[in-house]
Amino acid sequence: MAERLILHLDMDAFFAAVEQRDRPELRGKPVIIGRPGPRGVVATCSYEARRFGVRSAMPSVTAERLCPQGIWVRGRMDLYGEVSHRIFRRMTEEVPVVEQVSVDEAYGDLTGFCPGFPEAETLARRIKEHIRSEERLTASAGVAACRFLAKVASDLEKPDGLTVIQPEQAQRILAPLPVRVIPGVGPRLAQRLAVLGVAAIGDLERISLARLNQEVGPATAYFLKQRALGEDDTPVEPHAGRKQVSEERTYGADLRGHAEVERELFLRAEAIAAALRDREVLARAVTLKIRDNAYRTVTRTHTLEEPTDLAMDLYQHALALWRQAAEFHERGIRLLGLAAKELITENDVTPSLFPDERRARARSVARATDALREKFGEGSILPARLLPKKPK
Ligand code: TTP
Ligand code: MG
Repeated sequence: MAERLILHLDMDAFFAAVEQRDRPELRGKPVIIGRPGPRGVVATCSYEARRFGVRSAMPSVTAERLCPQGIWVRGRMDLYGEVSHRIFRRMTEEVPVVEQVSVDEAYGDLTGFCPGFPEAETLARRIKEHIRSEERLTASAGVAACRFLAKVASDLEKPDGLTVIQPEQAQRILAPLPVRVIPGVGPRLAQRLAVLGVAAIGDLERISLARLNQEVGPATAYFLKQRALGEDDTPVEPHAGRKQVSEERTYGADLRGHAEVERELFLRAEAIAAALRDREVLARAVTLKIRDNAYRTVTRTHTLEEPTDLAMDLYQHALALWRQAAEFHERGIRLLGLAAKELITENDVTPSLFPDERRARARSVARATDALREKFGEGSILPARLLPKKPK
């Protein structure tokens, strides 16, 4: 395979960093995101708390013991989702192929876009600068010839790091790292490797393939040997990591009544449908999330008969889901989220036996509208229902 150029970007202490940004009194302090007490776990924590040994996924009681002065914050998931959405949408303006793999992490494929490592490094620096100036947050980036090495690279100089691993440096850098840094090596596989005396990636490289085969089977053995050499031919696929396109809004003033809710759902459906068309994918399911002002939340999903990228389809299903949630109709609504899920590409769609004229027309109108909006701005075309009401 021709040499590739892959970028990995990972936000630093993501949830905790957002809290420290928005609440200056938390800066420089050991902030722990999660719920304290016997049933809680740590989602993440600031770098100040990490000095005490606090880590993600640790039981809260352990974290409380290690860091009694820790400041516990419940976390605002909706907000982190919104920040994440902005960051990675911005990244797609800079990088042609982006695959977001978690709330704070994405890969970019720069092959054929950047001529070489130096240009890729410059681009990574620019993306980090955007995140700093637009979101006042730091990210760490790695650049290498494959996904695995790019991820290792972004981890090497956290926080606020930027690391390039050239192919000839790979094995030397990998050798001392624990096998657990290989994505796909969980605690159980690590345990079996430990039995063979394999703890670091360097050990993996040295052990014979035959011995490895015996213990973990040929497929895993081959995979591990590849990684030990710093090889990973997994492609960066824009839609692979994106299992859904969603829009969520928290309202400062509660929404009340069908009309207000329906208007919001329509706006969300429009935005999601445009994003689906932009990415050339179709949704096979629609999920509606509703939260009232007492924080009671419900999430409901409809599966569609025909996959769609049309606002009217998404809206109709959202509306049906809202109608079903009768217990919320009299309440003040604090949050609405709409998601298009089970995304597929158009190639995956079996063509209907009888092409539906009405839908075909609606899609060509939608595409024309997308083009006009791109040219003249978001507000240039509004559906009639969203125009200000004229006095009669
Ligand atoms: P990570 O990128 O693993 O962690 P991080 O961004 O907080 O810290 P780092 O600087 O080491 O990258 O995860 C991203 C977010 O996902 C994190 O801020 C909180 C959340 N998360 C959990 O809620 N539970 C978990 O077990 C982990 C690992 C992360
Ligand atoms: Mg992170």
